[in-house]
Amino acid sequence: MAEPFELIGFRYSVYTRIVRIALIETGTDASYLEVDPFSDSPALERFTPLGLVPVLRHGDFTLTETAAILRYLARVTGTDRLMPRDPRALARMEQVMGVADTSLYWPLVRQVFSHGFFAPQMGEPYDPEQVTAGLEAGRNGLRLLDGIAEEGLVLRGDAMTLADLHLAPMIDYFTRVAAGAEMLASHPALSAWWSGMAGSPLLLASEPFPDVPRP
Ligand SMILES: N[C@@H](CCC(=O)N[C@@H](CS)C(=O)NCC(=O)O)C(=O)O
Repeated sequence: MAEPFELIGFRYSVYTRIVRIALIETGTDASYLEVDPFSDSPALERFTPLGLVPVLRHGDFTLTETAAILRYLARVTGTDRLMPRDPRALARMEQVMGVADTSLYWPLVRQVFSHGFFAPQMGEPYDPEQVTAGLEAGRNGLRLLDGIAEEGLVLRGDAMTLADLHLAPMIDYFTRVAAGAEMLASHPALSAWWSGMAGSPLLLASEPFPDVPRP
C-alpha cells in the first residue's frame, strides 16, 4: 500500500498554503493537522524542534522547509514538469524560491500583510509603520523578480514550475494591502505574471479568507 501523506500546518500560514497548492498541483492526497505555530509550538515539537509550519510526513519520513517539501513532492509524484530540464531555467526556479524566502517573506508577508491586513482584520494590535518599512525592505527583491519574469525562463504563465507555487501565495498576501498592490503594479513583468496567477484554481481552492473581500 502506498504510504500516506500528512500535512501539518496553519490555515493562515503562507508557507502552509504553498505546500497545499503543491499537493493539489501534484495530485497528492494528504490528511491535514492544524497547529498554530504562534500559540501552540509545543504541539509541533514531536515533528520539528524549530516550531515552524509546514511539516510534511510521508509514511515515517518527516520533512520541513517548504522548498525541500516542494522538490520532494515533485520528485516522488513524478510531476517532472514542475522542475525545468534546462539548467538555466532550473537555476532561475531555485533563485526565485531562495529570493522569496530570504528577501520577500519577511517584508511582504510579516510586515506589509500582517500589519496592513491580518492584524486589523483579526482585531489584533498592529503598527502601520511596519507596512511602510516592509514596502521599503521588499523593494529590491521585487525588482530582481521583475527582471527574472521579463527574461522569461520561469514565471512565464504558460509553464508552471515550483517557483510559481512558491511565490504566488506571498504575492497574494502582499497585494491584499492597497500599497502592496500599487507597488507590484510598478513592476510590469511581475504584474503580468501575477495577473495570470491571481484567479487560478490553485489559489481559489486554498483561499485562507473566503469571507473577506480583496481590496
Ligand atoms: N523556512 C521555513 C519557514 C516556515 C515559516 O516561517 N513558517 C511560519 C508560518 S508561515 C511559522 O511557522 N512561524 C511561526 C513563528 O515564527 O513562530 C519554510 O520554508 O518552511
